[in-house]
Amino acid sequence: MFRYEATQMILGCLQDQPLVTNLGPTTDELWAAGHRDRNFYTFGSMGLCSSIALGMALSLSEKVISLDGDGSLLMNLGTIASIGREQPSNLIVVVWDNEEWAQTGRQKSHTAFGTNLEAVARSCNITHTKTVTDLTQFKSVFKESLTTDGPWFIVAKIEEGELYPLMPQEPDATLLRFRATYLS
Ligand SMILES: Cc1ncc(C[n+]2csc(CCOP(=O)(O)OP(=O)(O)O)c2C)c(N)n1
Ligand SMILES: [Mg+2]
Repeated sequence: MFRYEATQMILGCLQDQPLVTNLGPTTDELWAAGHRDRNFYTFGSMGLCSSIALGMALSLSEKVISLDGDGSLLMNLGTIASIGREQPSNLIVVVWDNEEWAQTGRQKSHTAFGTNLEAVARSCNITHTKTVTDLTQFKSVFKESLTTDGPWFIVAKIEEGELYPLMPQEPDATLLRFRATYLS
C-alpha cells in the first residue's frame, strides 16, 4: 500500500473533520491529494503530530484524525500514553509505518527490528487498534473508526512510492486558515 493512495481514500471518506499531518511526505502528499482548510499541516515539529491532534480532540466534539509517521511517533512515545490516559473518544491516530525515517535518507526505524506500535498502544489502554497492510482492509477499518467511539490507533504498513512536490512551508498560514474555520 502506498501512502498517497491511502491518503486519497481518507479524503474520500471525510467531510470537514480536522486532519493533522506529520512533517514531510505525509504533509506534502495530503496537500497534493487535496487541500482543505481543515488540513493542519505540520513542518519541522517531529514527534508532535499526534500530540497536536490530541489537544484538538480534547477541545472539539467532532472526529479528529492524526496522520503520523513511525519514526516521529517513536521519538515521542509518551503521546500514546497520554492518549490512553485521556481516552478521547473522537481521536483517530493513523501511523504510516514504512519502517524507516524515509525523508532523511531511508534509515531503518525500530519497527523494522520488531517494535510493534499497535502493541504499544494496546499496552497504553487504547483498545480500538488495528494493523492494516492493504487498502481494502484499511478502508474498512478507517470507516469503522469514523462511526464508532475511540480512541482509535491504526498502524498502516506502507511502502515508499514516487515523490510528490514539496508543499510550501507555511505554518502561520496553516494556523490562521485552520483557526478561521471555527470562527464563522
Ligand atoms: C527533533 C527533530 N529531530 C530530527 C528531525 C529531522 N527529521 C525530520 S523528518 C525525520 C524522519 C521522520 O520519520 P517518519 O516520521 O517515519 O516519517 P517518514 O519520513 O518515514 O515519512 C527526521 C529525522 C526533526 N525535524 N526534528
Ligand atoms: Mg517512517
